Amino acid sequence: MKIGITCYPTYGGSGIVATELGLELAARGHEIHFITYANPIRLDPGTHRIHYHEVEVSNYPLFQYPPYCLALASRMAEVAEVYQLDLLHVHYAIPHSVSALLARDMLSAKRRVPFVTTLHGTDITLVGMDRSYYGITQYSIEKSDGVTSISEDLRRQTLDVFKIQNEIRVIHNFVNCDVYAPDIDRHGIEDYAPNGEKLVIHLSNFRPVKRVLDCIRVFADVRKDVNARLLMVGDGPDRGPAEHLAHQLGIKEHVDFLGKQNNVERLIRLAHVIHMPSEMESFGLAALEGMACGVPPVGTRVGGVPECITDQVDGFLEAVGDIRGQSERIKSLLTDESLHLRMSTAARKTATTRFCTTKIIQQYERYYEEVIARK
Ligand code: GMT
Repeated sequence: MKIGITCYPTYGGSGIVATELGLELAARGHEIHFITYANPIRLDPGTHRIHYHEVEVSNYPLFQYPPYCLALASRMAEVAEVYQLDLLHVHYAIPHSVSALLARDMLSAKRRVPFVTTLHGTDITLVGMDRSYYGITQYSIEKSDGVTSISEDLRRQTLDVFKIQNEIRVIHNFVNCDVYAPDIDRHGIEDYAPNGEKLVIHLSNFRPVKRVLDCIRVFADVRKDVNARLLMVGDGPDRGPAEHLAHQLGIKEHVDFLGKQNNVERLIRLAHVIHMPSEMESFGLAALEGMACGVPPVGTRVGGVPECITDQVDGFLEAVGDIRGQSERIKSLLTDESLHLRMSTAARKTATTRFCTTKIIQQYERYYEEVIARK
């Protein structure tokens, strides 16, 4: 198949899922065309069967807000025609599904180019619910030729909030279990834990919904009993406040803020625990990446997280904001070796048996075929 993929190319789970999906599809023989405003961070455009088409948004003094959505629609239509694409797949409803809808209409006299919208979470739970975007989000989901959601919980929320009639297929997030794999010897851990400390890791875009300040508060509590260090990976609006809080709580020297990183699997597999204290998470890709590396997650019981983490089996789930509860779980994993081994093994098993690329990519392939075949 010839597929056009659009996503946010910056750091964030939806862009990562879209990019990894494109790479896996290309490896399986499909021709993939990324249509985005910048090269997606995990994409090497030199990869065989991968094409990258940049969306240029020209400005004009009259435009207070350059119309990216329109430039994207034009580029999608152009690429779909020139390369005879079979389907457009957009990740994150806003504004990508609206652009795809326009592109489909622009081409309709010549050929049918259906589009699939994948819902990732905040496009529904935060941005889409905002009054200024509610109507257009609902409309573009309804008009999509296919809609997928990365968890059952998000599917349910979308149906509840937007009263969608269109079918929504759940295709869970996935992880490449060859790339994200355990390293039992944790080669290189001394670079981050030079005195034999245990390592806790957090990865996110540091937006308020991720509750990174909870990471700091929980870690301060962990430090009272365990000689540990915290790796904070990523960047965003709450990085400054988190650094300040670490300083205030007297643990700054035990916390490394690494900023945005590539090849995060090399960092994740050094850690003993991955902490994800999010307020909302439609799936929680970072936790899954940790699980694939055999790093047990301590997360929150929200959204689609329980579809990935089974509490007390392959990780722990606690209430949002429960600093003591989360800290007790992390401490137990850092101090009880048999518990850690059991959970680490179970976490890896969950990733490989339920969420490995080999299991999930074929669900997208079948869904594309189904959507293309629909008249
Ligand atoms: O979490 C974010 O703010 C970023 C967002 C995105 O668009 O990248 O993440 C969402 O999509 C990820 C990939 O499907 C999911 O794993 C995250 O759970 C989801 N985030 C939320 O629902 C808050």
